[in-house]
Amino acid sequence: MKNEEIAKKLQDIANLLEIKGENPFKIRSYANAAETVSSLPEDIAKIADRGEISSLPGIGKSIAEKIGEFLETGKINYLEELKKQFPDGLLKMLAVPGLGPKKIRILFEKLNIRDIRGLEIAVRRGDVAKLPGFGEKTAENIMRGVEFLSRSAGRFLVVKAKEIVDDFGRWLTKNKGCENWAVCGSYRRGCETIGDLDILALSKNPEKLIKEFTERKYVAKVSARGKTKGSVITVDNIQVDLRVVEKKSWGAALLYFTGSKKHNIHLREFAVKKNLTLNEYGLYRKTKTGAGKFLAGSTEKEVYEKLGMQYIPPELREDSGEIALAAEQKLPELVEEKDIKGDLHVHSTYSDGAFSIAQMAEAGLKMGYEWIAICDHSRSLKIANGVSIKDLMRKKEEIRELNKKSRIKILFGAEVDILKDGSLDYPDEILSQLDVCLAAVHTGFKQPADEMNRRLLIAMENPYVDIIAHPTARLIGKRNPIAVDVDMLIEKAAEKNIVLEVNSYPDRLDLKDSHIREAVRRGAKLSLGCDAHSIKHLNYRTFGVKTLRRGWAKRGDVINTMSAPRLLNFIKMRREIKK
Ligand code: DGT
Ligand code: CA
Ligand code: CA
Repeated sequence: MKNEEIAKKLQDIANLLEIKGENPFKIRSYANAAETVSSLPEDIAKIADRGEISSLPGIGKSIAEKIGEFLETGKINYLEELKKQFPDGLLKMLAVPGLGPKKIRILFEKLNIRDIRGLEIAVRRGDVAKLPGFGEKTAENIMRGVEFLSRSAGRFLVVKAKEIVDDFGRWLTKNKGCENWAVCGSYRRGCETIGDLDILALSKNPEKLIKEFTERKYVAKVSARGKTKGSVITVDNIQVDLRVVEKKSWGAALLYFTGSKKHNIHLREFAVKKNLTLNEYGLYRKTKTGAGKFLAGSTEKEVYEKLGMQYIPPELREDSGEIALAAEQKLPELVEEKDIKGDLHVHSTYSDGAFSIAQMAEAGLKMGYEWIAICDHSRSLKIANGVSIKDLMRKKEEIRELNKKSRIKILFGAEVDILKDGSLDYPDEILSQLDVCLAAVHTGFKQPADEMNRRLLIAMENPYVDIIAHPTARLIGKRNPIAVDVDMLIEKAAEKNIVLEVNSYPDRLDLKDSHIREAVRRGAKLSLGCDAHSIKHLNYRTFGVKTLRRGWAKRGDVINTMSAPRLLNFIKMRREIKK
């Protein structure tokens, strides 16, 4: 489907027009068209075939023609002409958080800044702060944005990685020359962002499989092609490595290419101490002749076993204590996807969700859930269509009616704004009626640490706050976490029996792995919520569970493993103790 690609081109046009200082209506029309195209439920090529593009909302004749041109030629001439008027680096500067087209235009016109590198130099020299309308604070913000970008450069979100894995996976599963395949690397370890994808395959004819791999449709560039390994860059600029191994080495190779590198190194040292050698082909006992006797290699489990340790789940392989514990047979039993009995963060059409409560509940049932918590935004969050008290009461009634015939228990919830002073966006008499109350920061992200800490502590004094949703409010690669002291938050949560959410939306993953581990260590309870605004978001559970496992969370640490009556009782008890 070309929808996303076209939406991106239309947005590029809008941005370039804005950098150019064009008429705002014209800019808006391209931005709106980009929005429309990106949210189309259908392949735009099909709509074009029916001749219906110009009847889409917000798409007039001129933009429709440009879309048609792209579908035919793969290019939009108008965009190419616009691009010629500016240096290439300008559009890339838009990725810097806090920098929009208007500022970029001024930077270009007044200081001749042409790319991010030039921007960095000018900020350091103090030139940017001196520009009219900029000032020290803006310059500092830009610098933070630049640093932020360089930290996340070249890495992409797990949800994007999953798309590519699924695509290559379908191809490998269908391919008769491939007997088995698995993804390794950071993806298998469940990391929050991925540098590149590492795929392992089993085949009797490696060379043929590698050749076919490098000749796949979405491959833009082949960076390496050998007898047993190939490396490609896909059209979305993501590197995928494929290695083909023999059956007897499958487990050892899986272990090696899953990493992490630090885990591998530590494991090899561990082997050496036992007079063994471990590499990607297998585990060997050292012999006088030097070749070594093959001990294990076909499965990972066997390799760990022969090393005298428990199987270590990929999410734990970061060399942070897991090897010593596995050798003592003392690894924790991590929470699994099948333990999750419901989702604790689901939106509906009451606020900014795309589906009704009944539809989300039905989808939850299909996921095998026992219950689902519908938590819409609260009244003051206007951009997300926050729910008024009147509508909230209507929602309560609707849920009560649905529950009479529903095979999945629907919990009456809300995601209530924590206002800037720490007060909550509904009065207590309303909060007390909720089955479950999530509280979250959605505004004033830039408050300094002391204010932010106070804001959260005040909110946590409210007995009806059951869960703090996305506690640090970060957006991976887009927005820094708020200045809250996470250790303090965890301590308070443990003390007051307030649950900390592990928001499983792939841009958030918040709390993140290291925070989860600290929460588990201090006995704070955790919840999983997909922040689902549509049915398909319920599948983000997989990212949440992996993140929980990376934080060493066990079943008992996660309240989603409770049945509905137990969960409701847990919430009732925690509110009573606090009052
Ligand atoms: P990424 O791609 O940056 O998200 O992270 P990884 O962990 O996927 O790293 P990658 O793709 O460079 O390598 C995949 C795995 O291969 C890595 O987790 C462990 C293994 N590996 C790579 N280089 C080395 C190395 O120099 N020594 C050892 N022991 N293992 C390595
Ligand atoms: Ca990798
Ligand atoms: Ca790699």
